[in-house]
Amino acid sequence: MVSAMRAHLPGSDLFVVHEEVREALDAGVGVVALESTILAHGLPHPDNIEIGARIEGAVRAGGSVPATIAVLDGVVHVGLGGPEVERVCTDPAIAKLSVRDVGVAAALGLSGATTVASTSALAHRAGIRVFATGGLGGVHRGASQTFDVSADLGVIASTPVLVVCAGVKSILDVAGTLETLETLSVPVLGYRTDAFPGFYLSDSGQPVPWRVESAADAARVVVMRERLGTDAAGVVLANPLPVDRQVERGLHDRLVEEGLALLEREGVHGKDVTPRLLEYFHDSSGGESLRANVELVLSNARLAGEVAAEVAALVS
Ligand code: PSU
Ligand code: MN
Repeated sequence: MVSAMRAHLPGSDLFVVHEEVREALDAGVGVVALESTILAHGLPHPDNIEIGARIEGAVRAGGSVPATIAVLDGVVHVGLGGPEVERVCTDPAIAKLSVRDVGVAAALGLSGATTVASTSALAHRAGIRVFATGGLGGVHRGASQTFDVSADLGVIASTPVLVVCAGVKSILDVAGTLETLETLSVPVLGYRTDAFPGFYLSDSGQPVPWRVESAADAARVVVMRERLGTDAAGVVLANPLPVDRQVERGLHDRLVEEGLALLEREGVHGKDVTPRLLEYFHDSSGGESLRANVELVLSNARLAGEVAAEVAALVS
């Protein structure tokens, strides 16, 4: 039985905030937004259902309440019940919705999973300050030709939400992504690291501009930016896999090379690029890419739970 109530938001009939999430926000308890695209389009079925539950459990272990976001039959849901998570994980008609797509889905009564961009935007509308995901979208290799730059970057630049991620995949132009985040005035914090993580790899080879040692430090950054009024943009908190849990370098390099060649061969473009690559990695790494992906998402959810709890304590 899904328990939900209407949120007190503009356009509230379009926005359902799950009761537990609403109560947590009202009571000053930490809340962490979670995206649904990793469930619907980033992780294989049927493992995605159980993984979704474990991600929510990790947020709770960190001391906060999870709010997985999706659009179901044209209604934005902030916080999903078990049957709703299962639907997102199972229904092949679930679209991938970036911010530009959310209003279209709502108008047409459609259902879809939200990306980093749309999850951040909707989380902010609901009053949530912290968000956990696996990897950020970024600048694709060859973007100077294809113009393929994820909407994630532009939305983070205009949405005051802290995003905990394991950096970006090395299928992207990692240096170009970091340059773009600098241009867009998005601070990037390394969690106990000086190196920007490369998703499957603990170190992408690029440095991070700032380092924090604790969830409390990251929370203080969020609150200080609000107090200073320099919080038009979000914050990226980059949390690497431990070195002994990363994907072995040889396997990683082979996957990236083959994955990029496959995109070329199949002529994959636009929003299909990331899901197709993830599918390829999961199918051809003997379970290693999935193992690492799950571990890093769980670690990010746990850390986000801790940061959100610290933020809640500071602002209440
Ligand atoms: N990176 C990952 N796994 C993912 C995604 C990114 O390692 O599942 C998803 C996220 O939802 C992200 C989206 O917001 O892909 C970016 O898609 P695009 O590159 O099409 O903007
Ligand atoms: Mn793209």
